[in-house]
Amino acid sequence: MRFSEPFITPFDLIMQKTSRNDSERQSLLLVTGAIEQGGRTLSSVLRKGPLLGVTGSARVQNVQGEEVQEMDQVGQETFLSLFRRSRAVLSVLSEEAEKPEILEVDQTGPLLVAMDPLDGSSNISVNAPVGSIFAVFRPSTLDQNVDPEKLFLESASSMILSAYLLYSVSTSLVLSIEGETHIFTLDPDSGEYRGTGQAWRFPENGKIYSTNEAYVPLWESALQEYTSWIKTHRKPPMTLRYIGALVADFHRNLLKGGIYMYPAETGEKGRSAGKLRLLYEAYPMAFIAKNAGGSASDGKRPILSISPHTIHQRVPLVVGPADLVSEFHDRTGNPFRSS
Ligand code: AHM
Ligand code: MG
Repeated sequence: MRFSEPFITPFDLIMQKTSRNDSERQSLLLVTGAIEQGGRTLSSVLRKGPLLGVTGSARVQNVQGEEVQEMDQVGQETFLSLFRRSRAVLSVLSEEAEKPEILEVDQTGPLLVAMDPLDGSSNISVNAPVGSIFAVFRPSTLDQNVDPEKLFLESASSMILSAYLLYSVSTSLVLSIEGETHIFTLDPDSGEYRGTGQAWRFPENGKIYSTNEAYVPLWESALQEYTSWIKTHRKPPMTLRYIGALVADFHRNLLKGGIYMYPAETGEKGRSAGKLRLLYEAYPMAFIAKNAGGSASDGKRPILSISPHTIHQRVPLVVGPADLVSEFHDRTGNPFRSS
């Protein structure tokens, strides 16, 4: 899109997709506004990177036992405080906090947000792309005394909006609502996120696959055979691209047509549940993919049919254009048609 062309903002999209009588409209506008503002803040901090001394590790561990980078904490604090100030978010679940907390709200239709505030953070120290991921749910109850953990588990089937920010050569905001996925680009001068107004669809005949091939020996034999087939016998053969940040890998595949895989691993040291988290990584990407003509599974079932048992639950993830995900399933012995 050229800057001179007519454009829409995320505000325009939410206004188009909701009605005046919609009790959640105001909350959706406030939540989207908070995501936009967080994206401006983080992209500006990330651009300065080493100049601000924010590439190092904070030398603490998050609830998953992983080392937290300073930027993970900046992301967590930035988005949490914006959602708190919006007074439209009843609770925030984050990769960076063990438990969600109930927040003060004054909107009639408050929402729940699950987020990975800084995805792929190990990329920061090498100046490679990172992102932020959000899933927005309609709460099953507005009772302020409810256990927030239970609230997220019970509301997981009511996702109404998903989004991610990609901090790269430019900053993209991909937003999915009401069956459509839209791509916006941040204009750093005006602070505006601009989109074409046209819903985005995965292109046809994609031939990219994105996975950490170092783990192939830990995969089930059917998956090993599939990865060998896509390189040798498939017509046309596929080509590998892997950045190591879900947002960046997914985004390239959304634009060019490609399948992302982080499967379950076997063996004593294997991650039997995969690596990625269901509520704030797999769910939002599955929603964005579905609304762009794609689908997502855990290798056996559609991601969006999985009911979480715990808020930080991990899940294997296969996501991309519907034809590539179906082909994956046909070749690995678990036929699957819809997301
Ligand atoms: P993070 O949320 O702690 O950054 O971890 C998730 C990241 C994904 O962005 C990425 O796709 C994956 O981990 C890469 O894992 P690996 O280094 O095992 O390939
Ligand atoms: Mg992540």
